[in-house]
Amino acid sequence: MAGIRCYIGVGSNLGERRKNIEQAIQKLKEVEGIEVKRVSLLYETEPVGGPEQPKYLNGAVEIETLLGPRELLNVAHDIEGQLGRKRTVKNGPRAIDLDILTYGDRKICEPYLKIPHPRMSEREFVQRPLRDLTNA
Ligand code: PH2
Ligand code: MG
Ligand code: MG
Repeated sequence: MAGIRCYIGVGSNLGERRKNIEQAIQKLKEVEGIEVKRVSLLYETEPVGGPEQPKYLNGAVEIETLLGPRELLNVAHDIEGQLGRKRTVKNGPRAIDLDILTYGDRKICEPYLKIPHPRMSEREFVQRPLRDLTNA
């Protein structure tokens, strides 16, 4: 596949966190036009922002994709919905979160799609797993 390399941040702090993340990655693998290349370790992290909430498990996934960025966003939202994500409070607890961190070297700034993810560089819970994949 000569697709675009992307990094996706994954997180969960409700229910069976590891299982939720593993299922999300399995679903990514099943999407036509997405190849999952590498998965980071999963790290337990203190919640940043939002209301008082349980600790997260966070990781990152490297994929190659033939999908466009908006199609990829739809896939991410779809998988979140399938795994029982309910959209409530901003930065609140969730069974699964899939965030597109980068999409090749594209920059996108739309109301519902900002790439690179605007807060990724200052968030250790994003950077730690990314370092597993980029050896930076
Ligand atoms: N996600 C948020 C808000 N706060 N904190 C941690 N530790 N991990 C997350 O994934 C996270 C968060 C909103 O997406
Ligand atoms: Mg997020
Ligand atoms: Mg999100």
